[in-house]
Amino acid sequence: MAAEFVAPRLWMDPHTTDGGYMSCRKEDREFAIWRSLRSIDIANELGCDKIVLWLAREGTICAESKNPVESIHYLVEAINTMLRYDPHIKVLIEPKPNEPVDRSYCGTVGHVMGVSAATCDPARVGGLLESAHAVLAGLDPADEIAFGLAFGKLWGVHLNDQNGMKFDQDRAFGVENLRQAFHQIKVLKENGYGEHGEYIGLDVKAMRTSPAEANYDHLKTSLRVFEMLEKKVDRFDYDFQKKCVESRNFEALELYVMELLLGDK
Ligand SMILES: [Mn+2]
Repeated sequence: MAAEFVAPRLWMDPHTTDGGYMSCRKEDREFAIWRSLRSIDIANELGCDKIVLWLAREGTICAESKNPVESIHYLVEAINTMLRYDPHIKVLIEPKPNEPVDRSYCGTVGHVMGVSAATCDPARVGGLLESAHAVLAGLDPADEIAFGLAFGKLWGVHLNDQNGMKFDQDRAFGVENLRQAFHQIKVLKENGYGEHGEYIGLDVKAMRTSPAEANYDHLKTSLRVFEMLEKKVDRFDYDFQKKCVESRNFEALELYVMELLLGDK
């Protein structure tokens, strides 16, 4: 057993009703920093070097309530304080475009890369992508994963699924969009994700209808879907893909992917 990361869980306290690092109140921003530094202490106790920031309320419900430029500067300064507090800690931002706030100020992996570059030690600031959050931003989770990987800054993945632009559903992995799930595993495997000890998390919730004794079945489903899709990725015919790309026959490539996923190849 090992702890992958520690998170300050800034949405759990009355101080952070209006956000943590970006709260309108100075005392609440200070509370958020205090809680973050305490999380770093806990991480050190547990022998892990990662802090994950899920910026749940860092944005607005009332757009005029915050200065968006100043708010981003607050976030960068908060991360700088964490980096200076501990010379070994890595800070991972898990972006999400909305919910519980209406507008998040750091909603995608692209935003995370921008914030990372603005900190005092960009090499220690990266991202964690959750599939459902990418779907909520109208993006393909695999491309968000790829964007982080392209900069060597994808340090965590939370696989799950999401049926369209609703609340953050945390459905079992692959149950809503099988091809999108296949694509995520393909991009992760092609780029050697996990070869340096990176984790894959299954950030999934039990269905409301599940009785207590079936409370973990959504995890079993996610893992089983992952394993089945991983076999499909391993069987992917890169020679055929290459031929299709050379002749620009994307219809043939698309049909091949469908046949592979549906068990006819
Ligand atoms: Mn979620």
